[in-house]
Amino acid sequence: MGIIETSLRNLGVQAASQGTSSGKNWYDTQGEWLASFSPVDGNEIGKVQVSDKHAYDSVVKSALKAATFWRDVPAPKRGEVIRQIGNALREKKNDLGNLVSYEMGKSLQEGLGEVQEMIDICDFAVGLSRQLYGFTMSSERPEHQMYEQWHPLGIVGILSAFNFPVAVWSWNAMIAWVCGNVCIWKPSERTPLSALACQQIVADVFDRNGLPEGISCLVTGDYRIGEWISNDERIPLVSATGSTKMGRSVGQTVAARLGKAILELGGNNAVIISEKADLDLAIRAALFGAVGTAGQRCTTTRRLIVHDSLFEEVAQRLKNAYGKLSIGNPLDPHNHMGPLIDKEAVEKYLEAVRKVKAEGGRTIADAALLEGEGFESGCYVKPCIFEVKEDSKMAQHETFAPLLYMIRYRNIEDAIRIQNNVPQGLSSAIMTTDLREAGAFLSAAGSDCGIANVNIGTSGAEIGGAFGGEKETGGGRESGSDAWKAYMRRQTNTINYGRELPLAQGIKFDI
Ligand code: UN1
Repeated sequence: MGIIETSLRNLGVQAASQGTSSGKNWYDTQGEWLASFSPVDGNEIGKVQVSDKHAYDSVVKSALKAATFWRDVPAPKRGEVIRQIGNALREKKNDLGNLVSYEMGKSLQEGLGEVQEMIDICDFAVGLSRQLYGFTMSSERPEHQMYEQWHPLGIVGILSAFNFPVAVWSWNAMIAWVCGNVCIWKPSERTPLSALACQQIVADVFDRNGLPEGISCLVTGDYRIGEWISNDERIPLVSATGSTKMGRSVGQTVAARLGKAILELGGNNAVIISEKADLDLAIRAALFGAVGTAGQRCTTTRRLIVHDSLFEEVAQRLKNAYGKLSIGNPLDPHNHMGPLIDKEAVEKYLEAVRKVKAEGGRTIADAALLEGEGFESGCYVKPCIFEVKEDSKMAQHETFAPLLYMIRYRNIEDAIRIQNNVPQGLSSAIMTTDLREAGAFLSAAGSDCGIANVNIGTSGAEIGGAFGGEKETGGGRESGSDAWKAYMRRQTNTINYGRELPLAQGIKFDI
């Protein structure tokens, strides 16, 4: 039995994807079948059933029922359940890492890293479950107390993307759960089996703790399910990760019903390489940032803004490094880069390359679709680099592929201006050993992104910080810091323990 079959069996996905263990209403199997194909070899891994409207409604009903139960469970007790989920993920780390790598195409190292990110957010959520702090404030009135409490919202809808098929869901779900919410997850239709595996893992833990179904719900299918969730007034918060186009539609739909949305959308992340950079560090950061996950992270480095004096040296060193990359089956630990998610993604990559060349881009490392043995799925491409002018139209767009633009600059103010001069605002970095340059980059007049790093790349954020970005990236924050507040409602409480009724602002209203 192959490594993937073993992992699928250990994760209980095979049986579930054949519809034999899915009688629970967290996963209602009424609709058509959706097949998942691996970009690694083009093979069908399994099928899941799409949730139709009837199934969706029964899932929402079970979530609503579970929400009234779960919100009354003390937060530290909710945290205890999340602690067990973290342990279950530790046990299943290899199997889930394998499946993520095979279904999505990222290297096994990165598949395992993604599961580690889930374990980390569980640990964070457990600690958070004993915090969820509100402020107390002094009342202006005598014998009055004022403070605030944070209460759960109810159902949190989670729309996740193919590129982090499990970790981004877990950032949302683990935090939402310790906050006392229940979750309905619509994963990407391109990675449904990884989602099914996660659902099995958490459903087992909820079950072992005697908790009702509906705390964790999974609905599979395409964008139509995302529309049902966005339009559904029973779902006060929708957290969506994906393209700016998708996020704009979800954001507008949710806003029209005055619901809340957390949007984590496209990035166009740049690394500035200053003439005062530690160049070895800069090359390594740029390489992983541009090529890791085959350029399919929202934090992928898409632009390198390089000081004129170093430009040719950086270009040459990166070209050499690109020549040494091994591309192929991501489950083979010797390979640095696997395939793109599907042939449509390959088409978009090829089209972007055609356009950048037509625009006058200078080739530093050329693009190619890889063919022959091991590349039969048609999804393997070469990572590529083009030098473009700072006003390049192509460099304004996020192409979800390993396509890196290099742009020259002469002074640091220009570098920061070029870095900010795109519609997206997720992640950014400067490579410099100069304190003044680093300070300027991090100042209010510096990077306009949600993430700004010094001497590390744009991708690979830790879960402890708030994750998200500005402008077309959508403004949402997920994961660490106080991102949990978006998953709760704040209530200000004023208690009068005296025998008088003084009015605020000194207003007199006596009769
Ligand atoms: C994403 O690509 O949607 O910072 C998330 C990173 C990862 C998460 C990326 N921790 O690159």
